[in-house]
Amino acid sequence: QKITVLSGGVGGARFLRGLLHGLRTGLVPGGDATTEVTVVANTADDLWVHGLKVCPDLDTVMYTLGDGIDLERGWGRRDETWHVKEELAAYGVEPTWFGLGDRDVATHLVRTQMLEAGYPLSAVTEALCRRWQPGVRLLPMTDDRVETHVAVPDEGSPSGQRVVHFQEYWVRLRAAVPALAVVPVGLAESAPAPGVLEALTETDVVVLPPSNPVVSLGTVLGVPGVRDALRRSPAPVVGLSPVVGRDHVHGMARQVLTAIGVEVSAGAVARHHGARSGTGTDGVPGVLDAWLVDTRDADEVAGVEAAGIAARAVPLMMTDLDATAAMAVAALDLVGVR
Ligand code: GDP
Ligand code: FO1
Ligand code: CA
Repeated sequence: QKITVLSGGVGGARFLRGLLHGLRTGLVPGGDATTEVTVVANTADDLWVHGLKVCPDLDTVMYTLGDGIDLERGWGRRDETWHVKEELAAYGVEPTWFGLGDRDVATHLVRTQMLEAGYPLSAVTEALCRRWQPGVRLLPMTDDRVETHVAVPDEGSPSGQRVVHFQEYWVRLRAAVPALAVVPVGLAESAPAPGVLEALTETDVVVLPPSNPVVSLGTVLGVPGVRDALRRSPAPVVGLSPVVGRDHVHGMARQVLTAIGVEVSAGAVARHHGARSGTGTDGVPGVLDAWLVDTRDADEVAGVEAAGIAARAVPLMMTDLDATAAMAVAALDLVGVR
């Protein structure tokens, strides 16, 4: 059995932990040790900082599934120290707002050296995963440089707004100011990384986990060729709503959904991605066959079905491995994958 999962960082990684737990324990019917899970991860959160290439979503998935993650923070390494960060600050080197842990710096040094030696990001990721053994095939969505930027209000500028890197919006501004626009720089010019399109067409099911529908899954789906691959894939495509009770569970999905004019509701996110037989926001080719909403949002099921997407309300809080595994089971069951 082959399962392909599109992913951002913390939410996607947490879902993947539950899915792998479900496969290992037999909770996921039909799954067993021979089941191959391929992850196509968002790379538009990536940031060049202090001369190093940082890939937050790739690293969050790799560290989480490789058991190196700091579970409290949800990003970066467990047992971390911050001497490099402190020394950089002592030199007055900006940005001081982006925390680079000492152990994490080693990952960025290896990645940057390999990139500068000419290896594509997909080869770098494969090399890093040889150490971490995440138990999945981890693919960047593209080997090309794509970086999400966010327009925020700025009285000081003639246009009344300025654009900041996504990391500055999230880490320095804490998404505390409105996102006026989300700009995935380089996305339209990017190409799927090696293996990505095959992972979408040569698989038994494609899952959109509870990940940010705009800056995580929106960018993965925005890589030219990805939506078309999903529409022609023989595999069913099922998603799990990252919006529960008309708000995100954590992060900044509310802000970025609002920026693109999508209502912050489980049903609106499904219609944003669109039914495979129809279109999503702005008329993009739709990709979904099915969608899970949380039991609190059961009243949204009818609206999702009316959009041509099968829907079901189940508990959608990833409180522990069994709860998350049960979500994975419900998703596969909804599209008849056993
Ligand atoms: P990020 O890249 O680190 O922001 O992580 P992702 O994009 O992969 O996932 C963040 C999204 O997951 C947010 O929109 C959250 O609302 C959602 N999320 C986090 N925890 C849960 C959960 O337990 N259940 C559901 N349904 N969504 C969740
Ligand atoms: N998130 C923070 O809130 N503060 C940080 O200083 C920070 C540093 C950081 C360094 C490496 C990395 O891989 C992730 C880091 N993150 C930090 C999390 C990051 O902003 C998020 O994981 C995603 O980009 C949000 O989708
Ligand atoms: Ca992310």
